[in-house]
Amino acid sequence: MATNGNIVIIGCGISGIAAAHKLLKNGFRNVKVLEATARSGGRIKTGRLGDALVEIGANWIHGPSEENPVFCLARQYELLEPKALTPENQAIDVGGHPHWIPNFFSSSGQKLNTEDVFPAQEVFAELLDEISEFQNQKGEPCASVGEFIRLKVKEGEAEKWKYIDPATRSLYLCVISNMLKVECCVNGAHSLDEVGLGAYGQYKTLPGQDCTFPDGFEGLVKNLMSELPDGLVTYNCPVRCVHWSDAEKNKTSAVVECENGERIPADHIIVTVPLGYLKRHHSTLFRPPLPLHKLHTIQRLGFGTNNKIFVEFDAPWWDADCEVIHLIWEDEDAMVDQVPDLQRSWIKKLIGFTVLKPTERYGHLLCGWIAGHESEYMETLSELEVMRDVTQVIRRFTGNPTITPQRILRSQWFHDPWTCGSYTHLATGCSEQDLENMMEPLPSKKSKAQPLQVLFAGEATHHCFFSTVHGALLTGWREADRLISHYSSFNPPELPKS
Ligand code: 6YU
Repeated sequence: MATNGNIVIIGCGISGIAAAHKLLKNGFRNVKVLEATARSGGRIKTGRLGDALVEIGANWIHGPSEENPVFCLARQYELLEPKALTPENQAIDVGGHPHWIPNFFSSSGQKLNTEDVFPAQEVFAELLDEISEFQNQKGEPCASVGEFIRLKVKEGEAEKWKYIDPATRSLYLCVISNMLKVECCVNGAHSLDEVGLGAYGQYKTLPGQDCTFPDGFEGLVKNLMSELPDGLVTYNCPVRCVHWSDAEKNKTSAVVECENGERIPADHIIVTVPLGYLKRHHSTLFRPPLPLHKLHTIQRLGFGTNNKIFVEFDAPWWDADCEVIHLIWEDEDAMVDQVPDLQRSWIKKLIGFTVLKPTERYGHLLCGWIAGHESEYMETLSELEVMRDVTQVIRRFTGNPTITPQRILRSQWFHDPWTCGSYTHLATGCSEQDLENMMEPLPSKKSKAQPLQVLFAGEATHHCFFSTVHGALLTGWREADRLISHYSSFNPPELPKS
């Protein structure tokens, strides 16, 4: 009887952990995880600013409800607050865009009335709903989400906003610019001009009002890791090359070559490295190189940067009930989501801040959000320079020249050599087929070579939950299941004795 083969998993993020978990639970013994860094969790990373725990990477459980495996695990490990567990919270369905209580500040130092900007927000939300309905129907009016929004707003502007005064219309368009930048953060894209219109509806949301982990997202990783055997993961062990074979009936197994020169033979290798890493290193990471369709998919898919800037104050300058602060630049009525000069005006891409709640836990702590090349540029500045620019903007927008942050901490996902950005989006020209290509094992089904030598997991390989933790987790389970069913055809379950 055939025994289960030996399996190497590359990467100890949530998808690698999920794959290892499922394989071990199903009786696989020869499983190894190789992780480039000194820690598990990858893009799930909880840090500290003073006494407060802050999420450097993944922030929320998107759609915490029964269908979300991250929610179910977090509930099982008792990591959530009572509110997140209520049926009411699980039933709230906002289509991925939580209704937070906003404060709006403008570049001329005014706090704007929410009602005064509401018409622009409403138009924007309606357009996003409309776009979500597109499902590669072909014949979309333009290639990108950015172009579509601009086109529709201009048409709508002619209609709905015909009789309003020029100053109000200009303000609405500046608010649209802010909303475009917010969507750049949500999508992890430099500009919405790079996000495909046709495939936008491919991403699916789950019901449930997004919730956080009061003791940090990494608690989920720690709980899962505590159920895995000691020594399963080799840390500080970057993989240099995956050697596989497309030759017919090649019986020799694939080999994982590590940076330290070690060569590990494996029947199956599950690759979970981020798409950003694949984009940069695919040519050296695979021998022979990846088949062309897979390579083109890696090049076509989008993987941009979304970073956070945590800023702590000794007193709030926002309303007590405020959950999100928007910064509206009054010179941006051209509906822009990119800045012309990175060095001088990168900070204009900062959309504003979410407010960390409750105050008793976080004090007066804000999380700034910034996407795109401006975000990548921000990473090259010193913490002091970032603090200076953020302080200047806050003083300008509040009209209060004395506001001074106490502390600051920012993420640097683009310069993280093992991630090279934040998460995946479907760029223009992408379709569902690209996600299928991403998850396809090597060699392809048509080949007569040893099957399932290289398998692919990670958020970029989920057909509708890409860019999320639950998506990544499900792909780890999916690839484990692929191997489980492969071996169950060799090792049929014992028949019960009659
Ligand atoms: C979520 C959220 N969230 C914010 C920010 C980021 C992400 N996500 P990993 O990278 O974890 O693991 C790979 C490992 O491989 C890693 O440990 C490497 O060190 C290792 N490795 C690499 N190269 C190697 C080598 N050569 N050898 C060995 N090892 C190697 N997700 O659910 N809620 O709030 C956010 C957010 C700033 C950066 C997020 C969020 C994304 C998740 O963090 C991410 O998907 C998973 O953790 C990835 O796990 P993994 O195992 O695949 O890789 C319409 C439309 C809209 C589309 N988007 C809407 C949804 C919005 C997404 N939300 C994001 C928002 C935030 C704020």
